[in-house]
Amino acid sequence: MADAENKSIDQGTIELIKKAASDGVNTAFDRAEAMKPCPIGAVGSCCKHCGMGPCRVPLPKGKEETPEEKLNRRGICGATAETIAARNFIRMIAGGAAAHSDHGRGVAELFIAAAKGEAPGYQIRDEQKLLALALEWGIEIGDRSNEEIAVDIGEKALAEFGRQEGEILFMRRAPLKRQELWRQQGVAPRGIDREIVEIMHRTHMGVDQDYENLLKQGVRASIADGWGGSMIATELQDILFGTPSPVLSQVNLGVLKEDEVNIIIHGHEPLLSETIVAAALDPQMVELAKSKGAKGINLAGICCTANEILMRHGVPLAGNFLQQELALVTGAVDAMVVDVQCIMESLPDIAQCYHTKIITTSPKAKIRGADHIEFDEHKALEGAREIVKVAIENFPNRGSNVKIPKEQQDLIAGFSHETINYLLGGLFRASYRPLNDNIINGRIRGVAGVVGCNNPRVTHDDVHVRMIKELIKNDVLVIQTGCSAMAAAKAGLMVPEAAAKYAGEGLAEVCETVGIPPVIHMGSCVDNSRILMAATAMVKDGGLGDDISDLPVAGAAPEWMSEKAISIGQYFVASGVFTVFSVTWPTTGSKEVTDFLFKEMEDKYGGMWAFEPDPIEAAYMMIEHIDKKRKALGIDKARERVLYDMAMRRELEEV
Ligand code: BF8
Ligand code: SF4
Repeated sequence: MADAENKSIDQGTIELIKKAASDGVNTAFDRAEAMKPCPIGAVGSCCKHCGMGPCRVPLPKGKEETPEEKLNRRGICGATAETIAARNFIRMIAGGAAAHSDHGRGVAELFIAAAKGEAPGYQIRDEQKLLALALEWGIEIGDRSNEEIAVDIGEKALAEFGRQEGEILFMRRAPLKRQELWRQQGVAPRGIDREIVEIMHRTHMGVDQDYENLLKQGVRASIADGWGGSMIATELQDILFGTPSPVLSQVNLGVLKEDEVNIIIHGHEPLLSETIVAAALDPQMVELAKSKGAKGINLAGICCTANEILMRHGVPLAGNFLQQELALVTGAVDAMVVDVQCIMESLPDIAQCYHTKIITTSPKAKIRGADHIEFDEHKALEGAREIVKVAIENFPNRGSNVKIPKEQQDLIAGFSHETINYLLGGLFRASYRPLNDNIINGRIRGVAGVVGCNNPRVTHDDVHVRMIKELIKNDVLVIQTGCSAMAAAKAGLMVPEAAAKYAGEGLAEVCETVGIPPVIHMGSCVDNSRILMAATAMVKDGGLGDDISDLPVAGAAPEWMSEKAISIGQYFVASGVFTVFSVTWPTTGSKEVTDFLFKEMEDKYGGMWAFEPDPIEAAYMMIEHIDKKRKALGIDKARERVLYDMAMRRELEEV
């Protein structure tokens, strides 16, 4: 069994790791212990792109390599370690960008169906955002109905995926200087699908064999993700389901209820889960639940579907990525409904040890051993009711082996980019000006986007929480998405009281004045596009330079594991942000490729990658970068206030 105490910083998680062991259930924590990473694959030096391989290219033996020695270190096709590492890296970007973007495509399709009245149960919830987007995209408003306008918007969004020429539309949202830079570097994305397909083409055996050129295409596809597919997902979801505004909720496995039907929604697309929220509130369903002996129906989420329905409905979060198996181990989950991404294939097997029904819903993501109830947008509510019914009917099958950890914590979520604007500036002068002013006067040192996954190769949630605490202690405002946001929420960092408890004096003062926590939840992983918009708004409000790369900001994914995280990191870097990853770095098999990502990218894009497994060190790398940018902006003096300690104060009093 995994040594439970070291596996997580969350007591409820530790408790359930122990319960899993005594129930004879294997989880990712045990599997990570039993299977060490392949040392050649881990550094990006293994290629299996053709049937002549797989080829493993070792690191050079000495510092100076003769041409003959270099010739020996190649794949059968002649590919070098550089080419192999770069190919592997950008295939990760392709995987991540594809996942986000296919999600965005799904939203666009539902959006059109809803606008045409072909998807009952869905309607336009944010008219203001719909009209703003119509203006932005040059779509006629006149006296047309919202639905007519929405059809045009949906079709224009859908066309972004298959666009063959020109530039993706949302690229124009970036600061002008950034757009120019992308054009100059030749990385302005054409269509979203096109850039991803081109990665697959170029990384086929014997095509692009210049690591710099390969990485350039990686950059282009990542921009197509962040400023394309992901942004389309966020924007259209907001119009359809409502733009989030601050909402109080709870997080951690303690949100499961012993006496209610527990349904967990897990995955990434809020399309179906939005209707499950409605179905669970249906009085008929609640009655049915009561007839089975339950007090009610309790919905909770895992992974980014959770973040989506938290942001818009305040549905509690059961936990992040590494808690999905443990949720089943509680024995109290009557159904777990999954859609796409980050879903462990072990779920149906674990469910068999308890009574949980695992229900897959996407034709793109079936799991052997799970029940499949396919999501059909034309009759979404019916499907949602069917799922809720399965859960209710399964409630009486709950055994006695039930243990719900008591851990749960309040959090405030729902900070869209628009809400931050409003909170800071007020309704009539909504702007990022107060944020910029507080950065300029030094109360806030800078802003850090801390995002990404869990990874069982490190202590669950520990790397996130230590890094974030260090950042806020040093007056860095932290904005978050994904599983990282949940880690911080569980640690109590997403309540306004956290400011006085954990933040530096300056940051705490601003948080208390505005009434916000020092760590801000901005949503799911596609909502990293909200972070791009927030950064752009900071540039546009003035006083902090004229590009994202001038801002005192940094990014991090402390416990990353997903290809999506690599794509996100790359579009942060391409947008001008210094971005540090922990756990492991996938290109260390080639010094040239790693140096290029860590150093030369800064010359090209003003942002660069870094790798640092220690969360405190990584936090200081970010702070140093923020200070470097403050200095370049000439606002470093503002922070050179002397902070008197007790001894100094006493001395002053004695004078
Ligand atoms: O898209 S943070 S583990 S759940 S990949 Fe997955 Fe990573 Fe969590 Fe959300 Ni993002
Ligand atoms: Fe080996 Fe080249 Fe085939 Fe890759 S593409 S498996 S390096 S022969």
